[in-house]
Amino acid sequence: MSFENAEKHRFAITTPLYYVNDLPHIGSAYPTIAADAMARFQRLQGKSVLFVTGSDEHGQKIQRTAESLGRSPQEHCDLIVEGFKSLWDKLNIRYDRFIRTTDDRHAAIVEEFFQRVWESGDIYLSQQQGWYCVACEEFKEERELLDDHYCAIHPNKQAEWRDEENYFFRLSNYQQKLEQLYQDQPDFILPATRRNEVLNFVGQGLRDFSISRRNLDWGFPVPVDPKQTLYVWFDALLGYITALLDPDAEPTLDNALSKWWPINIHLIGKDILRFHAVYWPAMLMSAGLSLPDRVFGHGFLVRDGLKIGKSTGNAIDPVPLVDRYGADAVRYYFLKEIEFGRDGVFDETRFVNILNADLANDLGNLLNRTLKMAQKYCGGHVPDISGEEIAADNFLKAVGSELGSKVAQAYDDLAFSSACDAILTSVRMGNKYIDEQAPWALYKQGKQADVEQVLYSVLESVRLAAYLLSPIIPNVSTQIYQQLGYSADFADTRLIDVSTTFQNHQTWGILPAKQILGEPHPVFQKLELPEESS
Ligand code: ME8
Repeated sequence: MSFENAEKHRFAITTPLYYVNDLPHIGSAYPTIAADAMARFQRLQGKSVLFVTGSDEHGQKIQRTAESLGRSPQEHCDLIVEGFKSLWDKLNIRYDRFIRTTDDRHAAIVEEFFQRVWESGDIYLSQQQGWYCVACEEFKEERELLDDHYCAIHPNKQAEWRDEENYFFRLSNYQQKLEQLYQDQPDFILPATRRNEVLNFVGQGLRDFSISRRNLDWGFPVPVDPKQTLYVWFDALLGYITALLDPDAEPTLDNALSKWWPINIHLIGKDILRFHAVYWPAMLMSAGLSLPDRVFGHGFLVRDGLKIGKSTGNAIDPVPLVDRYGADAVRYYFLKEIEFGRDGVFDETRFVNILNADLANDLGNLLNRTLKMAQKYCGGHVPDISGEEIAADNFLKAVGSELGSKVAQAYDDLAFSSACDAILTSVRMGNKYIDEQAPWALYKQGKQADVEQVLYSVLESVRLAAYLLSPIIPNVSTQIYQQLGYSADFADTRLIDVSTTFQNHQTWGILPAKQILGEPHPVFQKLELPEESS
């Protein structure tokens, strides 16, 4: 494979590296679910994928939380990281790398990177005065704060006045280069609303920002002045690079960048857009490195108008949600219900209704009733007909032939909700088609060939829907595939090379004639609200 083809064949995606001040909440699960769906989709496309997630462990927020709990910061992080990893397992998140910013190898990468930026003359010592929100780990302009200097993102937290000598990064040097970047690569920041926010911010003029702190122990020492500690964000962003190192590779920038750089997509929330779309590319330019392809800033899950969060104190615990309803249900709700990029709410009644309507009724019932008919009318195997033999004007064939590419485009655009809508529309058409064609009546009339055409078309449409939904609901898709007679496990993408096993499965019409079908049983049990909320 040529270098260029190898590049095209690879796909690297990151979630934010989560602060481990507290256990993950539903807002931490949200981008991770989205990144996992995207990674799974790219694997289905035959790409070699690196899916990076991890934890951001330094800084004042974590140091203070650990102190308040009587733990050392490292003990605290070790404990909380386990909570993240176990949630990712529960949610069927198949990440390839979990980077912790307290890893020794990360220290080496940060030091080398700092050195490059230092040598390019972009770091200097100066006085930092301003309001600092520890929950955001960010200096705020007065106009960004609420009354009495409370943070707009964490209205229960007051920003603190700081006046100290710090090292600064010369962001102002990169004003023009960044503006050029946004112009040359309009897709660098997505969606368009986020791009506009960044253009406005940069258009107001960029100011240098401090990249070190005094009076903070929990972090890496500044290589040129160990009395100062590196600002948590300077170290955290570099976690994306450290994560690319092969497990036994020497921790050098060259090694880290050799295979997976540049990263294709950084998936982040809109609160950390500036760091990723402004500071990060400027830091990379300063170090003489190429830039990631895209930064996608999604919206917030909100409750009572506020971002759900650990620091805000309005978190929803995803663990009982997954325990009660299952991983697929949680994954499906957030990706289907909320247009990726916009804010959304979690509403448990709506959650139950959507899941029951889409997965239990429309998709599950369609498979179940069709399989039962195939048992009765076709001896328990796929009708003896090929997709090619089905007439081109067959309603489901016409819809199915367009579906794969339409949904692939939606995934590529991270438009998960459009992908689900298109797939579920095709499923509803399947239900309508079978009602109209009434194969039970055709059977009574002795029209066996017609019965077989109808059942084949429906089974094949359900298969295609299951395949295209597999990045989102891998367990349900696996069950559907198994009942259609395949040996498949979409949930465990590490064990099988899905794209090779399922070559051409994005196309309508590939279900093999006479394949032995499995026993019909419901692929998605109807959900019920807990007693107290129904
Ligand atoms: O910002 N709705 O970590 P973090 C949607 N360590 N997404 C939400 C959310 C909500 N209510 N709450 C959190 C940090 N998130 C840094 C990142 S990256 C090098 C360093 C998501 O744990 C959102 O994507 O506070 C947010 O950006 C991310 O969690 C990480 O939040």
